[in-house]
Amino acid sequence: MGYRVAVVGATGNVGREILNILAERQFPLDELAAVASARSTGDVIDFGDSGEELRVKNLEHFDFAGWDMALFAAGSSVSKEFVPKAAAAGCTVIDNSSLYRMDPDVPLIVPEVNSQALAGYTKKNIIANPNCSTAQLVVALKPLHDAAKIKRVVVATYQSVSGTGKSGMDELFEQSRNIFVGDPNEPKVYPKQIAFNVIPHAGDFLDDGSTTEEWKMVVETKKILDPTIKLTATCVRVPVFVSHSEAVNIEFENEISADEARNILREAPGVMVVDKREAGGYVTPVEAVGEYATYVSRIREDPTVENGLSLWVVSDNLRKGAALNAVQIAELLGRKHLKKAA
Ligand code: 11C
Repeated sequence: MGYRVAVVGATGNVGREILNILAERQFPLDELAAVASARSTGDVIDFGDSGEELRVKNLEHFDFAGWDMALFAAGSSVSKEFVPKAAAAGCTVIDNSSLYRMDPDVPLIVPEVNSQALAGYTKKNIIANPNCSTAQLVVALKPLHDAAKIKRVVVATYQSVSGTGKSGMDELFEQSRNIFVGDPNEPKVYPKQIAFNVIPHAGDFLDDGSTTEEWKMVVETKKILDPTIKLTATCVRVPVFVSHSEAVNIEFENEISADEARNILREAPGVMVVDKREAGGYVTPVEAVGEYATYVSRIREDPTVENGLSLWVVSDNLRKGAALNAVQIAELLGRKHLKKAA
């Protein structure tokens, strides 16, 4: 016996990955609905590599009553209108948008880090999935925090264009091609050229000069891991299609060597250490595409502060940063709370 699961935003980058991962992990399903806007209604999409096809249903007319879980990956405006309706109909929502993340009555979950907080979902029948840059960061930070207590983190991100959605991927592809053929076009999705360039700007600007993407990393890390951790981020968009990378500098309360950190991370759930001190002995974004792991490389001591370490963290932003984390939450929800499956 399995669950009745709806995937909302099923035709988008993250929605398709959710379907792929539900199929890959053989999530116990009684019924699966691919739901999207009227524009995609009636389209036929693959249920991963399962060989099954799904006909897309119209969100406007979808009745969430009787469905166990809905995984929303359609953006904040869609979540604002439809998540409360689904939750009120008795369908537990796992929401990928930023809308509910900082709501004190909604748990913000990364299963490797704070699965104990999931129980709080009953207040609103909603669970929030974090921002992609935060998810991979906290997976790497958690075991180190447990070992030596983190005081402060300084992170610079190298974020792929798939974080913006299909439009970002199309812009990188078309700009690269057009520059090659000598016919560059004006940027549309990003404020400056993204092909062969880097842009120190993700999200929208805030009054203090930071961006929403940087703010999310600060507040979400506090909510998921520990409110006492100080964090400052610079989020940068780079001409990479999939996978976000992060250069992370950490200051700890207690002593921890690079060797100790490497051994701790090797045992940590969701983490894969690739750290040979030689050319190519580290993970780059292209190698993380399609993988589940959060890769940690370049682990080294930072002698400029007491108890400092630097790391390089890479993960597939559409997977651990979004779809995989959402499916892991669904698995946890099933195991701990909506026990149905055999
Ligand atoms: C990006 N991290 O790379 C963003 C995408 O709050 O879920 C996801 C935004 C979010 O642009």
